Amino acid sequence: MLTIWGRNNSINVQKVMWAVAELGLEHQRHDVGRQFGGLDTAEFLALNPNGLIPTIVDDDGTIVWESNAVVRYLAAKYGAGSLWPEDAARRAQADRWMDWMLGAIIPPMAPVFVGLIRTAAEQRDNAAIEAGAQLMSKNWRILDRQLAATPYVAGEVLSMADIPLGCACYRYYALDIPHPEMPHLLAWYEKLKARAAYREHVMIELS
Ligand SMILES: N[C@@H](CCC(=O)N[C@@H](CS)C(=O)NCC(=O)O)C(=O)O
Repeated sequence: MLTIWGRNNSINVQKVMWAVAELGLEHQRHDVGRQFGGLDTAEFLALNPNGLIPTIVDDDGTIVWESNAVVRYLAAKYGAGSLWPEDAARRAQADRWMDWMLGAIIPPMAPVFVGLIRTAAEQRDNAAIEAGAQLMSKNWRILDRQLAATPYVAGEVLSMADIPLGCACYRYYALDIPHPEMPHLLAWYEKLKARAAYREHVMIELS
């Protein structure tokens, strides 16, 4: 059976759990990381030398870490024609947006998320929070323009590309920051919210 290591409130674990649910895969998940600990044991470091979550072990013993790589692996192995676009050009479109998420959305989101969710009000770096929020919105606008052309990130149907960005989009709208009007992003977000797997694994309280 597929085993997933990682607490469920990690955005990177949420990507994996949402993909697992969309694909209907039998699995077990173990809570490790933050308050659960368990990332610095010899056993865990043998699975992932970075001591980070998510880390998965498939039933044939394949170990994968790096959340987007895990989503790609699961999509390729279990989601041909659904999460995994079989056409090379469409797959490249999905890939580029997955990589773009890591470079354009995560860096500005980190100070906003940590500042507003994990830092006491009196200790917040408000300038860093504001700068991060502004850059995040500027970058979401780029995706908003893509979503004006296609209903999902990489075309007409949900694919692996929607997963990392969909996880980040929930956080963006859940954070108490200004949200400039982006109708196409919002319409896509509404479509994600209609999916049971997204609601169950992604739309949980930020912590
Ligand atoms: N680039 C990695 C980042 C992994 C990462 O930083 N994971 C965080 C959780 S989101 C972690 O393991 N933090 C330590 C902890 O939870 O204790 C990925 O996408 O998987």
